[in-house]
Amino acid sequence: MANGRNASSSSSLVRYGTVVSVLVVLLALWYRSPVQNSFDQRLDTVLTSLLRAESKVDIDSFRRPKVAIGFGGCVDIIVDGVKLLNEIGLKPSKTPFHHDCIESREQLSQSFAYFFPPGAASERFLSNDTLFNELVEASRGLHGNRWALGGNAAVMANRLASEGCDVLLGGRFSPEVTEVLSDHVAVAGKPVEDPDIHLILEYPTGAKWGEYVSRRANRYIVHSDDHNPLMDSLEDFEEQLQSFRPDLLVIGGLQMMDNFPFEKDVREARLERLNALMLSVDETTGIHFEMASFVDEGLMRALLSRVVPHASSLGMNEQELPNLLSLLKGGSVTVLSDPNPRVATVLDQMRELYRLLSTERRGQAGGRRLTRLHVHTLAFQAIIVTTGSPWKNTMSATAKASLTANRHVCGSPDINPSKAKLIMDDSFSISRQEGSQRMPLLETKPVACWEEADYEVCVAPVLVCTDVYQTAGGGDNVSAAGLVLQI
Ligand SMILES: *[C@@H]1O[C@H](CO)[C@@H](O)[C@H](O)[C@H]1NC(C)=O
Ligand SMILES: CC(=O)N[C@H]1CO[C@H](CO)[C@@H](O)[C@@H]1O
Repeated sequence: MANGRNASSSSSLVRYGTVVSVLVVLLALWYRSPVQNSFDQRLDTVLTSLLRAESKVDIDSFRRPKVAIGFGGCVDIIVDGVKLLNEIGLKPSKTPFHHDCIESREQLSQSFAYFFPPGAASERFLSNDTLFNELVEASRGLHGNRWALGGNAAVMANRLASEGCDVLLGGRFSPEVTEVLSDHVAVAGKPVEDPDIHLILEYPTGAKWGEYVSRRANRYIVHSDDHNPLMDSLEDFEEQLQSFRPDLLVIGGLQMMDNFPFEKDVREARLERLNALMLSVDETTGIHFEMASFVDEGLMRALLSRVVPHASSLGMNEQELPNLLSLLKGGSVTVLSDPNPRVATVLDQMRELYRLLSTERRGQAGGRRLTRLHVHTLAFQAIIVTTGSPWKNTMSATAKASLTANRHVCGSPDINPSKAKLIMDDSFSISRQEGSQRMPLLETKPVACWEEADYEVCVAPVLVCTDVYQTAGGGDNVSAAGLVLQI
């Protein structure tokens, strides 16, 4: 769009620019070693092959699949995290520490110092209104800030709509937010005047904050929500759900309840109500639950009994997977895990989770079998689908998830190979068990799929974006993109 504007007045500039870029390209070609060259070719081939895999199936745009999705949404203010902390004069703490909930500047500094160096995603409730407003005000004035639609449910809703679905979204939004929702998204929930705001502190790989250097690009999120933690659109959503008759129900955004100062028994009552809603859904309708960064053990345990056993599909990232697994095995919350795990490690964890959830559900009233598990990491996407289950097109879905990761983080629907790199190795072991099979990463067939026990596994490399526009909301876009080809 921007290129088309003022085309005539700037044409000489464009011509000049073209000459310069041709020179730059020539120089680059001249300097480029043969190794680099063959590597780029590999990347190009992987990209072309992933695009082909993605386009093998099309969602039926006449039928428009129906997806109901809850709960909530917000306005994101996205800023350069280090710039914001400098702006408010927050010094890097010498004592990194993870606080479940942030109350003061000191705690914010310690908490950021904890997650920033490894580059681990995190999301925290900020219980101090004065401090939160201070941060929001500083962000408003910060050069380079951006506003965006936020919240798992709302982002997934828009993504599903843009991929060709009709969506019913449970949430309470201000008119500004409703404005940016797609025409194919119908809102169930009364409007509100002031939207919940989430503050997204983004940082690139190698960013410096005092002595600290980030190992990978990621974001640190703080919020101080009033509406989302209470799922206060649940009743309206419930009412419209029956007549909407969705093909798929998606539950996300529950991390807003994490460490929220609920009045006694309110959280349990809300989850009980959600549980009833999930039970009311016809067995033939899939239910997907999108995990998130939870640190509140009480909440996690409640989710494990009220929500997780009723989902037939789960989506999560490399931090959320070990966390869920640890709790299921009777351990405690894991706050920080390896942000760049190997394929073998993730697949082993996925197998274990899949196994545990199928056994755990036996005997649970109204419990469903887990038949789909999607894990998104920086380097690759992995999806497990039970053989004979209704989930379709796993190979193409994995390719689409992988491409969406680049599109989202680079902020462009067209993938530019010069802004991408492969960080997955030439081949990967399918398990950490000794003597396990190795799968080659084939450039012309980059999505590896194989059968195990009673399920199919597909793994696709991600063309990791090297020119980061935004990481927040990535998981939601990626998960939604994976789901859309499977319903
Ligand atoms: C909340 O934040 C304000 C502003 O930073 C600070 O003055 C106040 O002490 C904080 N309150 C608590 C309970 O830490
Ligand atoms: C950065 C990016 O592409 N994110 C997208 C995630 O999905 C929402 C909903 O479709 C888009 O609005 C965002 O642009």
